[in-house]
Amino acid sequence: MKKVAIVGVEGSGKTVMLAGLGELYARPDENGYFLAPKNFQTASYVAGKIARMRRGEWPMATAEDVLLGLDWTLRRRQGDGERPRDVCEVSCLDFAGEVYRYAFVRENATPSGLIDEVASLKEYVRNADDLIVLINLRDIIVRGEHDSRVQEAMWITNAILSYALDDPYDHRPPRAAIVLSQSDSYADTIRACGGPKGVLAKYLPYVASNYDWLDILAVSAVDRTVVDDNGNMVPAPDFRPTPLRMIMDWIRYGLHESEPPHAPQRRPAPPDNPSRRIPAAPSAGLGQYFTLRGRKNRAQYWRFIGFVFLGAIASLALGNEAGLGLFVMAMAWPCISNVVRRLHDFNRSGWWWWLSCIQPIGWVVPIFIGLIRGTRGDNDYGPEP
Ligand SMILES: Nc1nc2c(ncn2[C@@H]2O[C@H](COP(=O)(O)OP(=O)(O)OP(=O)(O)O)[C@@H](O)[C@H]2O)c(=O)[nH]1
Ligand SMILES: [Mg+2]
Repeated sequence: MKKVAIVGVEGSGKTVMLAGLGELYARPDENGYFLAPKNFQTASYVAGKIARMRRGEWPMATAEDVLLGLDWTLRRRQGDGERPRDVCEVSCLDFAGEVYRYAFVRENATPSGLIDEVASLKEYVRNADDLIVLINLRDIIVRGEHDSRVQEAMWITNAILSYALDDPYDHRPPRAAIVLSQSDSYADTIRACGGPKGVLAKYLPYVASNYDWLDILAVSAVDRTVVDDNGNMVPAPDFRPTPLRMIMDWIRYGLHESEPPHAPQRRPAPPDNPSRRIPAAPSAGLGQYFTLRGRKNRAQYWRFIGFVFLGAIASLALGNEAGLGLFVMAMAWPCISNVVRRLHDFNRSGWWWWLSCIQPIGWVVPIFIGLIRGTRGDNDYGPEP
């Protein structure tokens, strides 16, 4: 199950973003993607927060003892009358920003009532496949880096990234992005700094120095705001969370679905930080029969075996032994590729192929692996074929 973690310090925009994503993807986008809530809690969380925003109020700060699990299945509609395909699971936790303070700055001072929350938060960050770290632009631009609250936010952000990315020995580091929220209010500053990366370099210098090789995005959760009676910028009653498409594009890009139009160019991960990115699927040309990368589902696997079988029969029928010999030699490597890619389809290493060489039982292996169902959605070897 792919886990997308959306994290950030107090007031960084987590609740608004999670509710906005749930609302925006309640219906399929133009590529057919939508988020199906897996439980009532997720559906009612989104509905409640969005109803409040439609009344022109931002959500309340999440209470300290709240640890809300939100679970969706990202699905894609195929065509009329066809069942949607599961793409991955998106599971998020909405934690209060306060819990981050204890987890990453003052762990020794954690109140006994929050010990479980702190442990869950750290596990959540550590186990994420995709990690989105939010930073509220208002905090860093209006208050400035010398403000103590911003100093703390910078420290926590750096600590989260370091915890998730810098110690790859006991876990696989996630794909990660730094997302600057509330970009609607600070579009001019972002432009003046030459883009989100420039903002990070100017306002959070040491986070930028360590982590500006990650994707840095600036997003707003709403497409329209108005100024309320108290002079605060609030969501317009008819707002849509459309700018959050950028976040879904980023998540999808990690699934090797088509490259998103909005995402920045990816930079290669540094060598000491092996990326979780999956090798690209092989091309559709002749090369696909020779490559050992990517996956083959059961139908593709058996189709190829059928083709080899027919080829061998045709060579035999022609009565040309040299022709048959050549055909067998030409097919040896594609047959290995066929088996290796089928193994990949249910997330097993291609090295298991050697089992088929152990006779007298080895001949069962190709039959057996032709029957095993592939992993749903993405796995370590690529997208579902
Ligand atoms: N203008 C604008 N303001 C936003 C946007 N997203 C968040 N905000 C502001 O940021 C505040 C905090 O957002 P939340 O989603 O509650 O932040 P949080 O990370 O859940 O905060 P805690 O629950 O306290 O940890 C909101 O009350 C808004 O004032 C946005 O897209 N545009
Ligand atoms: Mg919150």
